[in-house]
Amino acid sequence: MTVPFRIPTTDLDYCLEQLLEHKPPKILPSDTIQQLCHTLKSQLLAVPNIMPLQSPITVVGDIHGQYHDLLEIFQIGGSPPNTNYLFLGDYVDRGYYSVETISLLIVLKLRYPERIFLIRGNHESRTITTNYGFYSEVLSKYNGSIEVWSYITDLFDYLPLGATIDGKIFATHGGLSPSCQQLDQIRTVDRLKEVPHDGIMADLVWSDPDPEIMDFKLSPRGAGYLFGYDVMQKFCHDNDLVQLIRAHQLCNEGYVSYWQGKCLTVWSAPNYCYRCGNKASVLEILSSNYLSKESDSNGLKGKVNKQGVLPGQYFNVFEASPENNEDTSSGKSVNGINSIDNNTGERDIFQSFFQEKPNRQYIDYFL
Ligand SMILES: [Mn+2]
Repeated sequence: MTVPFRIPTTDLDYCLEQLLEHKPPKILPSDTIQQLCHTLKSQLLAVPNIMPLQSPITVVGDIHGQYHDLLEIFQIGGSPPNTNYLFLGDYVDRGYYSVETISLLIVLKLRYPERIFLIRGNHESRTITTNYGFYSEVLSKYNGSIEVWSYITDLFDYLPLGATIDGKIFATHGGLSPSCQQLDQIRTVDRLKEVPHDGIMADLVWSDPDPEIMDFKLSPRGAGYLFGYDVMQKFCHDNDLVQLIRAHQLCNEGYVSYWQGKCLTVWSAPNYCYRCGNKASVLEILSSNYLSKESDSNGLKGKVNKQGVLPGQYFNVFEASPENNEDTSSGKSVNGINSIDNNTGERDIFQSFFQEKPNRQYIDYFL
């Protein structure tokens, strides 16, 4: 029998100290990152595509390199290992601290493997990170070397695609897929690869719920699908689930509840990209002692509270950290949302989007 290699706890604690006890945080050396990624990959090989998890657990949505807001989450939600955390992906890109954010999550996962769980988002990909910030951040923080980017994006291939909580809740980054009626179909996907453009794996990280439609429709994002209540209802019924919890869409109030709590979006990057002015949240699941058979169609009505969550659940809403505000006023550009396109000199479409839609209703169609 082979014994999986483990990094000594003292070494992991030293990494945590580098990241947590310096301001600004110290980045870890390239060969340390290599060792951390190598070890975590070997451990993730044994982890199924859908992790069976239990409450109590706190679910975290997109972070997008907003390191100081991640620390804020540990302030309001409890710091590891005192609170169990399930992170729903999109750790990198957009914000200025993707390197520190993913480094901290990797070290925490290795230090507290039964307390911290990480799944894959659409940004945990070589293609997306090349275009939306992580790649260039590594280049500038590691003196022109992309080694750290390749160690970490290789690790992304090993991340699981979802989790169940108490067997009754399904959690994934984006949403459902027309190619997948049963959770078992996800369990048999070969996930150890770059996120493909289509198929179950792509749809899980790219799709979004849409209360305006029925069935599935192609997503305006260019990957994944929009799915309606009928799809959600059937998927829950067929898989004996009560709820889908996902991230992937910016929410002004930090969260959105669809369909009497049957689907929740949790968004954990406050003042997204240092300019959206939105709140953020984490979803605390204390228990899930409800029966799925009773919760079909109208069964959940009257059971959801004013946040639109099920009994035993609570959205802990928070605002941007003081450091986020410092970065906001420093006026640096954010990847993909620069005000002037360097190549054409034309105004970036994102910039005009903010001006045309001051209520930010459709911002969620950002990648
Ligand atoms: Mn996403």
